[in-house]
Amino acid sequence: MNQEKDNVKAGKFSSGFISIIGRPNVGKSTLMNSIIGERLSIISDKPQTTRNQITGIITEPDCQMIFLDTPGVHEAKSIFNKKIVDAALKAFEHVDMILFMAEPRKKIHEDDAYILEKLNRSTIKKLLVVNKIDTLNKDLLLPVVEMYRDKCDFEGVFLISALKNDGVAELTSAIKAALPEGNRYFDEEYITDRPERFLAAEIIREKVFNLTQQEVPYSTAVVVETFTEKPEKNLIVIEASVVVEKDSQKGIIIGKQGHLLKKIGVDARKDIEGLLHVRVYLKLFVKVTKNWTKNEKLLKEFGY
Ligand SMILES: Nc1nc2c(ncn2[C@@H]2O[C@H](COP(=O)(O)OP(=O)(O)O)[C@@H](O)[C@H]2O)c(=O)[nH]1
Ligand SMILES: [Mg+2]
Repeated sequence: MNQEKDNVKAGKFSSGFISIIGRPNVGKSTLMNSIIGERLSIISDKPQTTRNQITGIITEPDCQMIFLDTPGVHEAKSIFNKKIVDAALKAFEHVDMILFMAEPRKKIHEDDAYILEKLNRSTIKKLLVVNKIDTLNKDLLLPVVEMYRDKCDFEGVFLISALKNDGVAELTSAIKAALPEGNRYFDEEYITDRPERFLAAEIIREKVFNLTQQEVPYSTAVVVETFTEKPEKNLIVIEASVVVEKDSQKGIIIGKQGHLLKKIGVDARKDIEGLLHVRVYLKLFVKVTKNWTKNEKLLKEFGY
């Protein structure tokens, strides 16, 4: 703390916001969690897992980095998807640095071309981050890097595996070195600006994403109805609704003799306990709200 004050006095404290941008499924949330060292942002092998902008904060004696994990940018058809893409594009504004994240591919995906064109017009510092290098022979990476650099002027290029934590420390130091001088935006104990009840809802949603298929994960929202802290027992009691769009989806979520809902509950409880460092009592309900993904008012109510 004192060292921090001295650094600030000497004008040595740097801080800033860093947006992580890229197509669905390139590994943005995995990278943010790897940098923060906590499972803040939920991850699945399905595209469009992340729906809101999630903040991950690191505070060091001489610096504070605030990462913004964003929903993937992709062509938007429904109003629900449009909202998600708008949220991603908002992340372009008011940040100090952008990490453009891509996978090693032979050709530029048209959604990437769309993002790169927007990025190239922006004056914000940007780094190219090619992820998932564990899946590919390193010799094949040079043409991939050239392909992206051809479309946009990057200040630096990083080849990483967010999953294997390879190259992530080098990337973080480069970000730190490039941030402007500034104050601390958040108290040092914060790792996110999202409330605990939001994180709990997201963890439950992650389990639904991982345990269901087809349209079910995309028809699911999670609403935490009550969140009661009992500090004398080191316990939090959470009641949450898993909201789906159809009766048939409710049946899928509940599963045979309630097995799937039970598994969702057990997996979610363990992860919430791990993140919040308290015991959790979790009670889940399943609710059908017809067509909530197409209803502006309900989208708002569910936090989108
Ligand atoms: N092989 C490999 N898989 C990765 C890596 N990073 C992320 N993934 C996987 O890619 C999928 C999408 O990751 P996620 O972080 O949710 O992507 P996002 O949609 O961009 O946030 C998940 O199955 C991750 O486990 C990586 O470095 N290597
Ligand atoms: Mg994500």
